[in-house]
Amino acid sequence: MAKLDILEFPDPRLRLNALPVEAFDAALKKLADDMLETMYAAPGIGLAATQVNAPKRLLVVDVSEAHDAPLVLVNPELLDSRGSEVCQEGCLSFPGVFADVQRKEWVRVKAQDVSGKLFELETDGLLAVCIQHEMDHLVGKVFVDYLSPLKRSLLLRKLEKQRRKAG
Ligand code: GNR
Ligand code: NI
Repeated sequence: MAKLDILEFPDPRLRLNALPVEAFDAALKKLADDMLETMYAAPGIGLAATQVNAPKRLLVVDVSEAHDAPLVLVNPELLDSRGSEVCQEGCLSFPGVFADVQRKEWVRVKAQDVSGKLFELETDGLLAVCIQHEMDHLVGKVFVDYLSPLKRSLLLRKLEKQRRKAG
């Protein structure tokens, strides 16, 4: 396994629309494994392939404390969603800054696993929020896109400040 570099805002590659995965081969399995390693090391609870400069419809998530519930979603599609909730979100492409975002409270998603097998997932809470955040990355959308211009500019200034601090 290998740790991958995570693209950071405002890298234009974060705006790409990811292409569907067609080859369920060893390279895809390796990419998914490397993304999980990169996510756990960050540490984060989700990672989209777009963030590691691989614009394919692939994401990984694990919201467990023990890091023992990895999920890999290939070619995910939102089938249904209900309700709404506000959650404080962060993003590995915006290190050190957080903002409240309104999401659907419950989602039903269809996806394939790394071997191409189709499955459906119904979930709520943090996992539902995280899956929506990652699916946004696959269409070039990031959480700050939901903020008002004022909140966005305050957050981006804070991001710059964090970066100076991090050296
Ligand atoms: O690690 C992450 N935490 C998080 C917290 C609340 C809502 C969404 C997330 S996803 C984020 C990792 C990331 O940037 N995934 O794209
Ligand atoms: Ni993110």
